[in-house]
Amino acid sequence: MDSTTIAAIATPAGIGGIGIIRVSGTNALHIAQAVFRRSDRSQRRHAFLPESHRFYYGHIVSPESGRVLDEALLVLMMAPRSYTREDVLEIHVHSGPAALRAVLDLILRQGAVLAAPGEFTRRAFLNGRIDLTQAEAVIDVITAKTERALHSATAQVQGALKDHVASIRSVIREILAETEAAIDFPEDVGEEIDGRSILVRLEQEALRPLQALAAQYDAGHILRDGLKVIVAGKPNVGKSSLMNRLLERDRAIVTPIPGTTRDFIEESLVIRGIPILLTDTAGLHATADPIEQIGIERSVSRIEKADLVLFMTAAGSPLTNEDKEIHDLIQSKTAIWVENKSDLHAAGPAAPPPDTWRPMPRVSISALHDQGIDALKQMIETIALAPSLACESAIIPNLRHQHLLADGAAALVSAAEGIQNGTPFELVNMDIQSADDALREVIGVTIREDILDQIFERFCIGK
Ligand SMILES: Nc1nc2c(ncn2[C@@H]2O[C@H](COP(=O)(O)OP(=O)(O)OP(=O)(O)O)[C@@H](O)[C@H]2O)c(=O)[nH]1
Ligand SMILES: [Mg+2]
Repeated sequence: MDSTTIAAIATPAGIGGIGIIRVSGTNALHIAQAVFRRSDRSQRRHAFLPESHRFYYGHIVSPESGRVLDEALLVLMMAPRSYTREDVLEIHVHSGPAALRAVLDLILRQGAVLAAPGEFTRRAFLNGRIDLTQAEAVIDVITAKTERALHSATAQVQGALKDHVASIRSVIREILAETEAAIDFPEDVGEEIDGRSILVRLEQEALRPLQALAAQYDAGHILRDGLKVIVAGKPNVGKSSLMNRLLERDRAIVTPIPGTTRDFIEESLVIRGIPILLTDTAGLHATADPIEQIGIERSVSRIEKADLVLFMTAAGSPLTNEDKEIHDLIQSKTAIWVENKSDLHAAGPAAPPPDTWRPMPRVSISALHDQGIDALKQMIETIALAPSLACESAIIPNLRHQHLLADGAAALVSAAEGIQNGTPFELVNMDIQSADDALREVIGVTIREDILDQIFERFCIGK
């Protein structure tokens, strides 16, 4: 356990009803006694010995000058029943930058040091209250922008990912124990290792769940980082009009003049609980205008990075070579064919796409008259959630977990191949062991200090 006592302002900067200063470490009680004066006069003759987990009303008073800094509520949570498993003190005062700063300065003068970003949560991890996946999920809860992302982050704070990894690890540990016993004490175990049954168990109870978990990342990263959606099409089809319609405000300039949008425009929004990073692009076509040309090049490079392309054409007018070229450009991308300006097109069956076009989900809309937009949103949602998020309580690994889970799965694949090829278990076990090492790193049993630094750097001070 770290012997320093840390302190920080735990609430956001600015003016508010209440601001909280949090202290953690062995000095917490001493600091409470030094800076807090209870309002109850009859109690003042005795040293202040707060009960754990009980609120006290009083004032923060400077022991040096006797000056009252603020009215306060104080609660002390004695170890180990606290966020960090150390003695934790929380002082609630009025929230204003100067008021909070003054109380924090006073506490620092009593021997506490200013906490680094995420240091409270880091201590909770180092003191064994939570594992690393839970610590990481705390930041996801704080930064969750949608209810779905929050749901998965909360499940992870509760230990959903940790428990899943633990159950895979226990299978791996059992297989290791069994095979190691047979290697070390063949006479005690009495029989040969049954490679066949170990292989089945390894594949069904460890490898497959591990691969499934790693695959959840693709779906999960959309909830965490957002789905990158780009509107692409030739000039004047109504790309910017759709952008504005989805954002429900006039963000992009719309005119009847082709080539209105010169550079791409990016905005965040939420569609049916899914965070979306929406990009409107310059109309794609051959142009001699050097400025427009740069905009088009930038748009093309954006398209390459997108998760989903809304490929827009104008209904009613025949497809042109420009449309066909754009279709070819987005050949390998997940796309929805959006036919805009449906209002100009007499109702009737949509013209069939050219034979050479691949099948694409297709929707007819009018960005100008707000028609078909719900159907488009529905299609975006279906595509965003398609990978594997059907399950509501999906456990979602982050990129760090995904790399380690993939490493673990690769090691198990190699172990399975070894068993099939009759490789001695002394060697097979090295692969199984390295799969276990990867899983240990996921939950933070073994973790390098610099990786911990990277993880907690993302936190704010006071968390
Ligand atoms: N009738 C009709 N007109 C539309 C519709 N959507 C857009 N328009 C009109 O089409 C013209 C071009 O719209 P924009 O949204 O600027 O088109 P764009 O694809 O962004 O054009 P560039 O930026 O030049 O590539 C404008 O006059 C819009 O009002 C629609 O659904 N129906
Ligand atoms: Mg435009």
